[in-house]
Amino acid sequence: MQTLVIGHKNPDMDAICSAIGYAEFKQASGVENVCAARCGNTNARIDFALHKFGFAAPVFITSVQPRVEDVMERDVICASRDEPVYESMTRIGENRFRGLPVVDDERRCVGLISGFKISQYLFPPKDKVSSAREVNASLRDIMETIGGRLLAGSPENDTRHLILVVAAMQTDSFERRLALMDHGKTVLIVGDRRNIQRMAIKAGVCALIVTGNMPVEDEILELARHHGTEVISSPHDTATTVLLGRSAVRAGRMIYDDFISVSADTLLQDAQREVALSPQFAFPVLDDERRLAGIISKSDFLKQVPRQLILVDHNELTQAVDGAGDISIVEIIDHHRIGAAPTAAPILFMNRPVGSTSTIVATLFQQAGFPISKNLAGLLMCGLISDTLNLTSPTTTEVDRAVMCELSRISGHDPAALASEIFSVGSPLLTMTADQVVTADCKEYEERGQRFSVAQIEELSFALFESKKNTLLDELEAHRAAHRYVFSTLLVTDVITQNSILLVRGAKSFTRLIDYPEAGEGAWKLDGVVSRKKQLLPYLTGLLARGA
Ligand SMILES: [Mn+2]
Repeated sequence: MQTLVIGHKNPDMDAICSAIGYAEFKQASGVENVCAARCGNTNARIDFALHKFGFAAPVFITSVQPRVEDVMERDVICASRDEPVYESMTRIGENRFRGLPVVDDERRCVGLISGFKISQYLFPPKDKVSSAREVNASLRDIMETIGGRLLAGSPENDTRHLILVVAAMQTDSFERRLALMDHGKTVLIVGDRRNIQRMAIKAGVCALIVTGNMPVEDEILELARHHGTEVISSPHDTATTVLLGRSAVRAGRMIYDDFISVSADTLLQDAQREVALSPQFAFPVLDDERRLAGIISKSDFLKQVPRQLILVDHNELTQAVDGAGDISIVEIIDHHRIGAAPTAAPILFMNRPVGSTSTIVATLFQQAGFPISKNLAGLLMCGLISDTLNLTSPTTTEVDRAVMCELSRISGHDPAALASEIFSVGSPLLTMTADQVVTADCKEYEERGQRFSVAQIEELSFALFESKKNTLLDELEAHRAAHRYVFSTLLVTDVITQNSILLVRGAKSFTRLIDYPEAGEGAWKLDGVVSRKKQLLPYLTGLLARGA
């Protein structure tokens, strides 16, 4: 079971740093196979922090929706196209399967073979019972399948259409029957009947199989060599020899080649829909070259997906990685408003109203008595600095101050110096396109059945803002329309003065409710507002309630 520690979509510094930190905490706690993940791109500031403290970006995952590869059987038991069906049938029986995929020399799947089809071949319906004597196989396959011994000739490997004939009659009856046979195709199965053996060889039958390990006289073998007839000794009685001889046909001749296959990366729910009505016993999982990568049967769809999630820095499914609702969420560590979906089982849900999730992660290390490495302390400082604008945001608590102090002591970094380093990297207005500015740190919310988005960027001044304002408003409207939000907002925060400007695009019936001073068309001055979750979001949901 793999456990992914993952922050929200459009990850910010805290989402990335707390995911890395909490994954390390779980590892220190002895949890195996746990790793930090992210479901969006990092930005210049996050990259700066990761690089400064020597961490790789968490694993990038676009979706955790279960896929075929999560539940398929990778160790596939299959049949080779060129093996006798006797071997396929034995393998089907040993494993109690209904059938097997059949592959060629390059492991490309050429079809399926089923126990049902083999038994129909071996035991044909009464109206087709004459076919029970025919076999498409090489003499060598027949000899090997019956476990026979070669007495004369050298059986070839080429597959041929052969007819098995049992000579269980008087010599004169046999002679009449022999006249009607297609000698070149005839494999005569016979006991120690010298006269019949001699007649058949002289008539030019293809091969003799002498049953029950019975001795064959030298004179007969000599005659066979002279006429080019193969003579094979079978250790079995006649009935068994016929049955085994017929099952020498190669698997490739008995396949269904119009079968349903799936790809390893097909979504499990799509695959399930595709195979739902098919009577096929199993579904080969093929790669682009049609090579067999696995196999999936209907019961595999009931398997538990071997992956679970720990959400950090968010608890609402609208902000979580795609597919989060389809697999187990086993823990949530967060500091936002509660908007979590109901879970099937009890989980650890820790939500503390502190300045950052990185703060909570640091306190968990302290409570457990686990040491925090120098680099991790630096990284957690970045999450804390970024979310609280270095302890100046109204979301800041005494816990954050104490944690910052301790992390600073461990890492040897001064918070103020680190903060100015972080915020001077990559001004979003300078380095990003308008589209990126609007989406980079954007969160979706749903309130009273109305969906809206709130994005935020942090700048060191509003110097670049005025020249970009109209483009940003256009992008904001495009984003709103594309997602059919009631409204979309962008909070541009000056981290030095601790003031923000709010850009809004949405229905007039909503925007006319905004009672902050206007800063031109579509913009409002929000002095002293720096926190999306503690200041802006409650304000916006309040407006929605008033408008309702
Ligand atoms: Mn956060």
